[in-house]
Amino acid sequence: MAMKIAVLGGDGFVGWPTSLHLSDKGHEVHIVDNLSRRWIDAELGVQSLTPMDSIQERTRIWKEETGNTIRFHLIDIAKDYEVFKAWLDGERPDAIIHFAEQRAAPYSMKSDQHKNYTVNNNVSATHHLLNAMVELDLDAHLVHLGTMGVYGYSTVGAAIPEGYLPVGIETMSGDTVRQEILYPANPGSIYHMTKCLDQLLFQFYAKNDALRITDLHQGIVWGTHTDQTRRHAQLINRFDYDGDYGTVLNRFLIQAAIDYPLTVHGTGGQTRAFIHIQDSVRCVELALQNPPSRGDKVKVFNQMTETHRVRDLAEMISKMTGVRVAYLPNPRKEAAENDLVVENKQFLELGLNPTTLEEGLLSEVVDVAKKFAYRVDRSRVPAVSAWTKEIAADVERDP
Ligand code: NAD
Ligand code: USQ
Repeated sequence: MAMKIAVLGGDGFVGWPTSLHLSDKGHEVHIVDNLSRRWIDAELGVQSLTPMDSIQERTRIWKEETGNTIRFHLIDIAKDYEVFKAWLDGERPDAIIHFAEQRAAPYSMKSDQHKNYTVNNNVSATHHLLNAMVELDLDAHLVHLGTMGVYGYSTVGAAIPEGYLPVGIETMSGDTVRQEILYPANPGSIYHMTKCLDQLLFQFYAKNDALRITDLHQGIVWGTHTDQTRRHAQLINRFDYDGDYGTVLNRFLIQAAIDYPLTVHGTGGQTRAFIHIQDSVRCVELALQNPPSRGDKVKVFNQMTETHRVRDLAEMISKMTGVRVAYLPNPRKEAAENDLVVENKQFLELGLNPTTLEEGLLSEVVDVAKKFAYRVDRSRVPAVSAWTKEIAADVERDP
């Protein structure tokens, strides 16, 4: 059934292809974005590897290509509560997808100002949305893009479940009471911490006001194209490669394309969860099709398809392209080595057919990277945001 869908943060890396995909499926899509990422690019002196047009131009091309209209609304949902509430009241969407947060861990750790900005922006954005939905009696299905990082990344003998952990609590009389709790939050950066705070906001509003909420705990997204962004050169997706916003696999692919030694942090023993952008978009659609009912607890999906160790990814890309691997001092405070096993059966049962690294898509991304390599500023490749002052001093001593 066609829905009216608000995509908050629809100008971003995951939001844009999601908006195109949903518009392609016949939904009425409204993008709400304050374009803060474009301002942050300017602040950092970086730009997307791929040449991105303005959001107005992108939606114009989409209309030309498909006849479908995607509307754009310039609203800061963290700062302009009344404007956002009035907009929601005017449109009353059936579903709201919430991507509109500052999402880079290194950016969130750059300075005290960046920590403040990330907490204020992310927590206010999420709370304004929930608060306005209650105030307006808006029974839309809210789908939020969360992160695997809310769990931390260590598997303690069992796969990380989808959101909830069954626990047995011993009572004073010696009986064991069984209960399900939110999996203990264990964030590794200020950014990841805001997603843990989001989880509590969701839990409260689902319980108190019976809001229908799905939280997608997503792994690291890689790739750039989806079926819709391929349709026209000007529909191309954002691709971040810089030391703050570039995520590890996409960074390694662009580094290989410009023959820049692959920047492995520490031993590269960190294991992380990954998902291709095409699957990410598909998962959001599956989540939209399977909303919780009013009064249900928050529905949580682990949105990832495979796990990899950082050094294995580097070695694989090194073999594929001939680029050297550089083992660098780690600017982050994180476990040097970890195992990670994650449950993701809900999306598989709903029909997700995962795109894996083995399917040759890596070389496709290298091709994109090679095509636009002339746009890379090599001085923006190193990750210089350190997690503590002590680490910053160490990294400076050993550049
Ligand atoms: P992105 O930075 O490319 O996009 C986020 C968008 O939100 C930007 O267009 C930005 O301008 C907008 N935005 C931020 N604050 C806003 C505000 N206050 N009001 C209105 N708009 C605002 O990020 P992305 O990579 O597309 O990630 C989208 C979501 O998915 C994020 O919430 C992120 O935490 C989550 N996620 C991303 C990844 C990944 O690898 N990229 C992995 C897991 C989860
Ligand atoms: N890493 C390197 N070299 C690099 C960049 C990163 O070794 O050049 C390492 C990091 O130290 C870390 C791992 O790779 O151990 C992942 O780093 P990342 O920047 O790819 O991912 P992360 O900071 O966790 O953040 C990204 C997105 C974030 C999302 C998260 C999902 O930016 O929005 O929430 O992935 S997850 O990692 O599952 O929590």
